[in-house]
Amino acid sequence: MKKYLYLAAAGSALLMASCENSEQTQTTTPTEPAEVQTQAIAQPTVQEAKEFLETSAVEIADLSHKAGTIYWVNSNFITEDTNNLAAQVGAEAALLSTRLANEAKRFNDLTLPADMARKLDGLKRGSNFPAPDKPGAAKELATLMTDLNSAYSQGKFAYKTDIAELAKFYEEDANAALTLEQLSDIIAKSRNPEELQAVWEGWRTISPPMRKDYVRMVDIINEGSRELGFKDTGALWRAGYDMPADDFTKEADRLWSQVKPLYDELHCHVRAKLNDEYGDEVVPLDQPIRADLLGNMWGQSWGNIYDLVKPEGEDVNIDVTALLDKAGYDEIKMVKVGEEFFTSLGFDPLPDTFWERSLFVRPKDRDVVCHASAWDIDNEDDIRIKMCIKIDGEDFNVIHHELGHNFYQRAYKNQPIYYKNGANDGFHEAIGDMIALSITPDYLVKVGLLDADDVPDASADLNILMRQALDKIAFLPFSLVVDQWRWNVFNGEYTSEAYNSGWWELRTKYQGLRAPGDRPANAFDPGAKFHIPGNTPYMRYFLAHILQFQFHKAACDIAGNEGPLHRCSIYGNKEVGARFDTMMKMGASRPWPEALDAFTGTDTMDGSAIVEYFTPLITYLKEENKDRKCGW
Ligand code: X8Z
Ligand code: ZN
Repeated sequence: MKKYLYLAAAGSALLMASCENSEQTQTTTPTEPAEVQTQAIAQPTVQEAKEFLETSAVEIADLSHKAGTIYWVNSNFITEDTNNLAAQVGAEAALLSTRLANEAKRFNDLTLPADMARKLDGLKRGSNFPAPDKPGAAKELATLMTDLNSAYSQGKFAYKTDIAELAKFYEEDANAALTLEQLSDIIAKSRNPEELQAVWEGWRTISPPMRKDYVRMVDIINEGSRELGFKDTGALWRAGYDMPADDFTKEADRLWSQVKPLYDELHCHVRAKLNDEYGDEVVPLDQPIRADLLGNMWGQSWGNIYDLVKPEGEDVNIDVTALLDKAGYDEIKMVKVGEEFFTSLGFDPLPDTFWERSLFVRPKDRDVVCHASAWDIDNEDDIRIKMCIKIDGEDFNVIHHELGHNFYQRAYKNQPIYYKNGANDGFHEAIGDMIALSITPDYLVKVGLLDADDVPDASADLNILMRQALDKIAFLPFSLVVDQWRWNVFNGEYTSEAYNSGWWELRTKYQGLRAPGDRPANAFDPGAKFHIPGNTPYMRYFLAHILQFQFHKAACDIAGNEGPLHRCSIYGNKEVGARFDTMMKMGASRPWPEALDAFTGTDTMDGSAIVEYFTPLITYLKEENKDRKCGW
């Protein structure tokens, strides 16, 4: 089983143990059980290592399949009982990955063929949420992780909005507590700062009860990470990129410095426009922006406030939500059209089981994990998505994102289990996003959503780019904050008392945002973002936002595109599909620079494609900002 997101990652992380790691021997010396040391003295052979890898592969595949079905049921039907089942299998998975990591160390002194060494390195990295090797630890960890994940998904807050178009929420029960999707709808559409603040603060009442479990979980996985030979869990995570952990930190900093100037211009412009809307008191021009005014519950993508910040003049932006509505799309039709993009590139259609087993709509009668995810239950053909689809442009993109995971999973299904993964986790998140960058006006005509006469001419380019930048550029610093915060939690810099102040320190530093009001003493705002209680590393999304533009540019080059990147659609291009497939089929079998090279002809992650994509907008923003005082 493997799923993106890794919800109860102690189990699924078994399969994340697939990339090379040279870091772990460079940090602290792992404490090895006496029994393992004895075996090491017995000088194992290459043949024994081979046999160990073979038997381990079977154990991993079997447990992964079993865990996949259990996690699927738990996520589709959250109850006390399914939580217990998930915690049990999570504990089994944690025990297995810890045991295999320790056993793999027996072969440390052998000179092995590179492929075997790569597989063993993956095993020795254990999981992203490793349990220490002592009685009870795996079960305690898996229980904490399951409870955190389920608590988030059951979160609700009672609020009554006056916005008429949202009143349908209350059709059945006037006092109903609202789900995250409903609260998010208010954040997207309301332009009343008091209401925005109330809803934003309301959602954050779900997380203070999670703090105690989170603190305990951190203690356990840090201990587990140290046993694996890493100084803390952050170092373990950073070691998953085919380079020493410290080099990865520098790599992330380098990429951020390439794209930060784009964000600074966008921030300055958006703040000025919000100031026009809300005035000096709500949006002072020399302060970080209030996080509840940006159209998204976490201020991570700002497309929903496009109407407030769009360039002057005729509005020719393509409103995909309106087009879907006009064409009478339902949830399944949206997924079908997403699938058709992939088949247009030469990929096989999704199996019947995908359609039979996926979840597309939030069920009314039970709690489910609604945060979108893609699953690979049996590491073969049983791929599925689980989403509570809204019929709008945002979820049209998310569908492509999730299908990207599924098509990647199927592309590498013939790899050994150790390599059934992305080249790095950023690749996995970038595949579907890269496809969604090809949802251009011309593409929308081809699939019958837009009339050819309505395709905007070049005068609309700034509008199109602005809409895109609000999502893609705004996201970049947010995606850094989440794991900068976790890295600081794991390394002890943020103790439990500093969890929330540390979070806001980073939100201000990277994003230039602030909370709408004082936060209560017990606030645990990071816990109100899925990936913290859902225990999914987040740096992958930062990488994906760099990589997807690199992929898009490479694809457009292969397609012989001569126009601007934001007008390029690779829809229907089999040559691009074949080259993409070459990279995807590799899975994690080779270090990621080789996979990147196979598709793009370069082995370096690089922000210049995203910079090129947005250059006309940045020129416009610089002009708009020239008499403004930017920064915070
Ligand atoms: O969690 C996701 C996907 C599933 S892997 C829906 N994303 C991040 C988020 O929602 O915070 C996609 C972009 C960022
Ligand atoms: Zn994803």
